Amino acid sequence: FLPHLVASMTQVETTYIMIKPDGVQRGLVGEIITRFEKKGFKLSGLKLFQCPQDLAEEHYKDLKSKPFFPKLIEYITSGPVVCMAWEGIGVVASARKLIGSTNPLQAEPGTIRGDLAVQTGRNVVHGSDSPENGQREIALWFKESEVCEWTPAQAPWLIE
Ligand code: IDP
Ligand code: MG
Repeated sequence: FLPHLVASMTQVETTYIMIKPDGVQRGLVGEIITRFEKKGFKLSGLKLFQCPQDLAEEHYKDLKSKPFFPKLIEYITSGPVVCMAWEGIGVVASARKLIGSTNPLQAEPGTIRGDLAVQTGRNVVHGSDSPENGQREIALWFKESEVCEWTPAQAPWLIE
């Protein structure tokens, strides 16, 4: 059964991508999901979610000492976010490239932040920065039952 896909499974990673409240409020949900879909990654988790304060603080715990931390927590909890798990070979680094630099004014045109945002404090989307953090963040934002295992019909046309 699709042995070539099984062989490449060892390189498969999962990343946590989140459309932040500004992305939802600005009607960019479809646009952002489309970029990951078109690239060829596999969606394995998806929900609209009002993030509570404690979860936001846990997600961004490495930034706790930063002066912008309180405003960051306020931002992330200011409205619903779209939580996503995306799978694929090299998806963690690739998603960071698709997203672009943290400061949208420095993000390249063609990236999500480069095309759709102007300020670091309103940069519309989050992406995990390592495979380990991808695992950690998916476990943090999703219940096990909310992540689906499935094989996209297009898989043999994406992976040789
Ligand atoms: P990243 O989202 O590109 O990985 P991080 O440095 O991990 O960037 O910061 C997490 C988030 O914190 C950013 O996406 C942004 O929303 C916010 N942030 C980072 N630096 C600043 C800042 O200097 N001012 C305001 N918000 C910031
Ligand atoms: Mg980060």
